[in-house]
Amino acid sequence: MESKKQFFLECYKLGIIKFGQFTLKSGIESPFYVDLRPLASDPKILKKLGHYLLEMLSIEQFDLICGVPYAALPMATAMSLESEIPLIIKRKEAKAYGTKKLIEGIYAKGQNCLIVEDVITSGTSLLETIPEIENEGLIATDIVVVLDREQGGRQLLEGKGYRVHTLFTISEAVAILKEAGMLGEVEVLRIKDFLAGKEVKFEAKKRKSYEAKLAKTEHPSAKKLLEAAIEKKTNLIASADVITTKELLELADQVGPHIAALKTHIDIINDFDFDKTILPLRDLAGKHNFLLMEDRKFADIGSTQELQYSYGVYKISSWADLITTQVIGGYHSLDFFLNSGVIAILSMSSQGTLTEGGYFEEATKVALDHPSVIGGVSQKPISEDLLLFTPGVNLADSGDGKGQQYNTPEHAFKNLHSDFIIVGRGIYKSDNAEQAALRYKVAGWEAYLQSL
Ligand code: 5BU
Repeated sequence: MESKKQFFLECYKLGIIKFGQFTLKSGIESPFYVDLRPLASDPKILKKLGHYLLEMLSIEQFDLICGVPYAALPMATAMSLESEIPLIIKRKEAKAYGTKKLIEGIYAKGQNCLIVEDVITSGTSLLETIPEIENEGLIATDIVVVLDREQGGRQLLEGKGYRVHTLFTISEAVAILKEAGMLGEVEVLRIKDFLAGKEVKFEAKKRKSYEAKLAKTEHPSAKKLLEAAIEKKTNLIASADVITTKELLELADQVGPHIAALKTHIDIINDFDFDKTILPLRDLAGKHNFLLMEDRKFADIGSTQELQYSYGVYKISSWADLITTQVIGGYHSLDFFLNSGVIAILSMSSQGTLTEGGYFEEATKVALDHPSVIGGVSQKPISEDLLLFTPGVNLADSGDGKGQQYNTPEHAFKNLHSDFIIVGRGIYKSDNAEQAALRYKVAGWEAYLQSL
């Protein structure tokens, strides 16, 4: 058989490691990205991989093989076929019906089960999986891993008494690629620094222009918003957090020429009356070419949100071009906002917000998968497939003493690659709202151009 080095180069050609700048689930910027799933699409390589994995240990000591879902399942299958050691399958979630089993296949308590994992990073996902296998009465002593990203996972598991057998480490992979002339000096150094826990510097990432985003979007509300932004040279959304219809309409007329959208909290208008509040507001939106964004922040089950969106006194679906919603109710809770572009709240600007931790990542997945979601509200950079809306912008203050935390337009565009800034009190509390809106419009547009 060929050398392990040759085998790695064959695998590499399938695109399993990419070099560049990648944002990991944890938000950390990594100089490389690993995805071993393509290996399963080449039967010859998968077969060889099974062989190499088996070679790393004396296989007779195991009664069962179990792959961690999903990427390692074909690898474990290949190992099972070659060694004739039976395979069991661990589900990601227990079935909701029938047996509710977490492990499928034939096994008995006390059997020794070899665990197969594609990539090990911090080791935490293995530390969640292994106890689930052990809880079935199986014994797990050894783990085979195709690629070790060398970010502490191996030490963590060995510290808990498991033996970890890795076929390749990222350092080995980088050395092989460097020797083969496929990776430059700068890239190699950056990866070394990253693995040593040092801060790595990337060339500033280019952001997408409004024109590029417009060309890619299908959603009518997103198109309308981007067209208004380009035409009026503004990325400003004024938040009209005022409490009477008179103030709302006056503000809309004053700031109208300078904004891409007017954001409302329609439920704080004391004298709300559909005909006297919404109809003239719609006229002003037409007159000045801006969109209406109702910052409703829905946070219920789909069925209730459907009612809240279309009924009651506000009848939001009949006038809001854009609406905001929490993602807390899950994917289907967002299915019913059919007339508006949906903006998902991915993280919040307030102190101590609970959107930190895993919430942001999970909410982002839902937002990216959902066809009606055109963007997200966030204080962090988000996928460039979504429009990024950033509230908490103020040129004069750093906070409001009630938990709000402010940043500048420059921060929003340069560091977050934001698409739209949302400004409330910076405009409607100022002595001259029209002038203030113009100031934010110019600052936002300048910052956007700088970030291109
Ligand atoms: P301010 O006056 O500029 O602080 O108003 C900000 C507006 O944006 C206000 O209407 C909030 O409800 C809204 N907002 C926010 O400030 N931070 C967030 O994370 C989200 C919304 Br989501």
